[in-house]
Amino acid sequence: MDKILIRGLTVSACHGVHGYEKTTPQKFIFDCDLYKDLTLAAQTDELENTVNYSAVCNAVAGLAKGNTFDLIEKLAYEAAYKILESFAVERADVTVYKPEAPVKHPFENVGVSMSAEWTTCFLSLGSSVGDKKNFLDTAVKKLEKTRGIRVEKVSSYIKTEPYGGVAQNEFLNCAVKIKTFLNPQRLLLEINRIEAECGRVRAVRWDDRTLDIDIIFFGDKIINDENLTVPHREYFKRDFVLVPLKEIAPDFVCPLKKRRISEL
Ligand code: A4P
Ligand code: MG
Repeated sequence: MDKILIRGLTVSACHGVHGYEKTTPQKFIFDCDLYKDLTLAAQTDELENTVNYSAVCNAVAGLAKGNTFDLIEKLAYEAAYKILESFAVERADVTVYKPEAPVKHPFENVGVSMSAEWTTCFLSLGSSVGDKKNFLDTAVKKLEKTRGIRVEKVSSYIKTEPYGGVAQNEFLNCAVKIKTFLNPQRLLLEINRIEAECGRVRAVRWDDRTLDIDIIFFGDKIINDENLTVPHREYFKRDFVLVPLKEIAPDFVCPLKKRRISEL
């Protein structure tokens, strides 16, 4: 993909684990790679079709000067997040150098690189206890308010029969398309937080619940962690997942089945 490059952005700021580093400014140097399709900018020759590198420099310098972090890892990660949040780019790679770091030997430089990128994900939401519509509405609002998540589409809410022989109540289900720059495990943590804030108690698997949020797809990633399986196992056998998903993502290709949602 096309890139906008920033090299050697130099900022005097206070970051480091030592006490004096938090009060005495030293030099931090940033290299940033911003990934974006620049075809339109090249064709139209208009600034509004690209990202203003001067504004990015201001944002990164402002972040570095306005905060005090122990680690340059944190500084690089916050800078990458800031860029993704504030500018229309798909991915940001940020390298931070600390040439005056307290090292007791002659050295040229030390630094770290961090990358963050937007990924399109699909979530399935379900509620079978209490004010079900309100739980789904609240969950969508809480997703929108979560740093690193943007809600792009919400399907209709559909009433479904309980599946699996444990839950007894009728469910209200929907699917949500989000973009996120959180990694899958961080996204799962945020989802678990939102479930808990909506009164979810985990007692019996598949039992009735105020709110359940499952990650159906995380871009084209296939994940088999102990606590996270993506694509969600057996989603394709469940109408309560597929019907709302077909409404908002008929053309999404399942990375496992290699078929479009509309064909499942
Ligand atoms: N986990 C693993 N993979 C994922 C993933 N892709 N997304 C882990 C979210 N969580 C994932 O889930 C159990 C554990 O699965 C979590 O700790 C997480 O680390 P849970 O939400 O605590 O328990 P659960 O929801 O009871 O189990 P499970 O297996 O997620 O069940 P489902 O598939 O969510 O089914 N009938 C209708 N009509 N509508 C429904 O929405 N939902 C269920 C629950 C049953 N019947 C239903 C509906
Ligand atoms: Mg679940």
